[in-house]
This record gives sequence, structure tokens and C-alpha cells, in this order.
Amino acid sequence: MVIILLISPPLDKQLELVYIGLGSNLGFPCQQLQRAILSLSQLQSTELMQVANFYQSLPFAGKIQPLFVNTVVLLKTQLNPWHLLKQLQKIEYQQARKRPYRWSARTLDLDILLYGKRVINSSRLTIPHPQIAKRAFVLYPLYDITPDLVIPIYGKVQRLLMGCSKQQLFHVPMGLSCNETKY
Ligand code: A4P
Ligand code: MG
Repeated sequence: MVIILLISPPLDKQLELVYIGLGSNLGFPCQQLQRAILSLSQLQSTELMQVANFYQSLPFAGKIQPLFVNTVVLLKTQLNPWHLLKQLQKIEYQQARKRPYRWSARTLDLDILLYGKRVINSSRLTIPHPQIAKRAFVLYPLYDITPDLVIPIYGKVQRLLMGCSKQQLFHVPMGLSCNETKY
């Protein structure tokens, strides 16, 4: 019995809708995001449902770093939240993510923003993502995908966006999205 449990795949019984936040400010950010989206679409027991617009913004919290490009994707997955996190970290690693210190510049950051309606507070995982309600670069792409989204704990994405109106965000037109001279 124990052996069966150990080798059984880390899948939940049901499919969940999961929003993943993607961010990059090193090594051709748009290409990093596009490569990551391809990897996400190839995850086991997972379907890529939607991709939001790409947005460029200053680093949040005033760090002196290159500009970020961010987006959000919607997945339908059977992977449980902890296994999904492991898969995201594998993709970050494949794209040369380094962690010299917290909030350092990065080739790729993948955050689980929402996992269905679940609220998780474990040592390795906080869902909804703890910064979700404060960041325009997360809320705008969430709104692109699901304008009437209600975030557990925090409420309607539409209302949260009003609180972020001072944060500057530039939509990256798709045709230009990989013209890296822009960054
Ligand atoms: N972790 C806990 N909850 C989650 C979750 N929901 N999703 C843990 C993903 N990971 C989660 O993450 C550190 C640990 O968080 C992981 O080991 C995991 O167990 P990390 O990716 O190694 O470190 P980090 O990204 O530097 O830290 P953190 O706190 O995730 O930072 P954020 O919130 O990702 O912020 N400005 C702009 N314009 N655009 C950005 O994308 N990003 C950041 C980083 C700062 N400023 C930014 C942007
Ligand atoms: Mg992160």
C-alpha cells in the first residue's frame, strides 16, 4: 500500500483552473516569457487555456534593475499545488534562473497566483500569492483573461485595479513583443 502511494502520480482527482504569473527582466524578457509559455503548455496533465497581454513596467518596490515584462496564463491542471510549484521551479531552472538574493533581477519568475478557489498557507506555498492585490502588472493581465474574477480573500479584480492606478504599465503590442531592442 505504501509503495503504491509513493509511486502514484502527484495528481488531484479533479481539474483546477490555475493562474500563473510570469515575469522577466533579464536575458530578452519577451523571449523568456514565450519560451516559458511553451513549457507550461507541455506540462503533464495540464492544458494551456489562455494567455494575457504582455506588459512592461518598472521593478516594483523601487529596485534599480532593468524593466520587467509580465504576463499571466490560465491553465487547467490536475497537478496538485506542490507538484505544480516543483514543475514551475524546474522551468525557471531550465531558463537559467539564479537566486542571489530576494527580488533579484531574473530571467524568469513563475508564481502560482491562484489555484481554483483554494487558500493555502504552508511553509513552501502561499495561495493566493501574497502580493497579488497590490501589483498592477499582475492585476491587469488577470483582468484580460477573466474580467469578473473574484480573488479569494481579496475580492474583485476590477476593484483591486482601482487601487493600483498610479502604477505605470505599458502594454507590449504583440507584433513588437520580441523586438528586444525595445528593452
Ligand atoms: N512561494 C510561496 N508561495 C508561492 C507561490 N504562490 N508561487 C515560495 C510561487 N512560489 C511561492 O520564491 C521564493 C519562494 O516563494 C519559493 O521557494 C516558494 O516556495 P522565488 O521565486 O525563489 O523568489 P522571489 O521571486 O525573489 O520572491 P517572491 O517573494 O516570490 O517575489 P515576487 O513576489 O515574485 O516578486 N516588479 C515588476 N515590475 N515585475 C515583477 O515581476 N517581481 C518581483 C519579485 C519584484 N518586483 C517586480 C516583479
Ligand atoms: Mg517568485
